[in-house]
Amino acid sequence: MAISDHVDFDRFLNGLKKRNPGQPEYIQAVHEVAQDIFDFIGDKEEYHAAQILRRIAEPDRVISFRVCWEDDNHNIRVQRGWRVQNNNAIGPYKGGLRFHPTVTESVLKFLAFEQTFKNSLTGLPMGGGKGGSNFNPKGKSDGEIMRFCQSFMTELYRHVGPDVDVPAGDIGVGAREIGYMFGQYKRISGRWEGVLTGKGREYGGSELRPEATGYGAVYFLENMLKHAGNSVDGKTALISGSGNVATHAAEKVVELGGKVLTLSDSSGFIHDPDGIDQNKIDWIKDLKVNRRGRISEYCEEFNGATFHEGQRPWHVAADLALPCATQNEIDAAQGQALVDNGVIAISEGANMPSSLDAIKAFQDNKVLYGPGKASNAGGVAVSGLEMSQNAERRSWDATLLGRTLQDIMSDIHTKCGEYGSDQNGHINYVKGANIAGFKKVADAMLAYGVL
Ligand code: NDP
Ligand code: 2IT
Repeated sequence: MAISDHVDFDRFLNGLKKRNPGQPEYIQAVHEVAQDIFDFIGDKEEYHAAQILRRIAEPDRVISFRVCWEDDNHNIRVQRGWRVQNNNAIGPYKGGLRFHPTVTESVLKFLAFEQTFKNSLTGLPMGGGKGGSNFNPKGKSDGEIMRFCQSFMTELYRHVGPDVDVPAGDIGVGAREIGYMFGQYKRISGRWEGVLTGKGREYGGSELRPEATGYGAVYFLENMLKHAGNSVDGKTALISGSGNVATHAAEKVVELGGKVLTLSDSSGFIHDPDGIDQNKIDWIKDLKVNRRGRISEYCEEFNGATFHEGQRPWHVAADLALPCATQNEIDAAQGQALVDNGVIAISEGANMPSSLDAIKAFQDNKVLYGPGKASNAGGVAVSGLEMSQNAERRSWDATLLGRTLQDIMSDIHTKCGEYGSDQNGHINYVKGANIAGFKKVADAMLAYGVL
């Protein structure tokens, strides 16, 4: 195909929309990546001839299944489960499982697509996948969670394996759920093998995996600030969410000398002008993980804090922002509010938390902006290291893992600079991450011929 015959971006996008009706999150994620890839492959005939972009925007397969379980009142409940195996060009499918009522095929396809580029950026041999269910874990007893997880794995087990597809946690899936699913896999298959990551330390889980995503997002933030001659020390920070990623991001911001002003959950956000210090973070972890409470309870415990029901924290003035809850939690107006209030840097702990309009506001105003596929890759990176530890039947110590996590985040920052720098040294992290993530996967696909 001559270069002049290449499909243009609009035709590509229209085709994508036609093939994926009713899947706005998936279209949004592909749209964001394809813009940069089009520029990159413009004069590179081999990618066009092999239709690499068209192939990378079609998941290898989408598996969907029924998950039936019995609640504590003996009602039979039916949920839908999925595993999206997006691309395994550079390693076994790898990515989390999300249990949340907002889970749809579109959400999981966007997450699996993003995961493919993120995993490539880590430098480890992992392809991209994602799965989950529209099951709502809120308010369920431990017994109900266990029965659901066992039923989910009873179907999922035939599609996964340590060299095939290795799921992990995400929203609504933490250590408890991973334990129930790993136990069920072991029972059905008769094999003790590293089929899931994020396991408990007693049975093959890695040191630092729970902390890795949040810590990694702050290391990435510190790398961006350092490149611009700045640091986290002495800065104020807005964080959304109060789960695994948010609480560990908060912990690392505090350790590096920053002051965390906000956290949130799906009911609203808390604002503590005195700063959310380590003691308060420990209290929140206990509230969320052990007592399964709501973030609003923070204000009953700590004087001076306020709860803002149904709102997000982005209108509070601060230097730094770390969205760590969910997708599209920063819309155009909220993105503009961050810019107007003088935010210096944004590092995404969540996947695709910023809308395309918000990203444009950050980029037009030269805010340092780390997209999730680069900034939150620390979690899956330590998952990759958990796979290595399981394969060699050894456990590495926390110091080695901590150093490796910092090195991986710094390497990702360097890769973004390699493909995203302009003449003045300003880094467009979206472009850098998209191109660096794409290139490794695309070159592996070229090597395999037409598959
Ligand atoms: P958790 O389940 O531990 O916490 C999720 C947090 O986000 C909770 O505070 C939850 O509030 C809030 N939240 C979830 N959905 C919504 C929503 N629709 N609107 C508002 N708030 C919401 O999940 P994680 O911390 O693991 O995940 C957070 C984000 O980080 C996700 O985008 C995930 O994909 C991403 N991520 C996670 C990684 C990991 O290793 N865990 C790795 C890389 C990215 P509530 O309690 O009210 O539901
Ligand atoms: O979005 C993500 O990178 C995760 N939820 C973690 C995936 C993993 O396999 O550790």
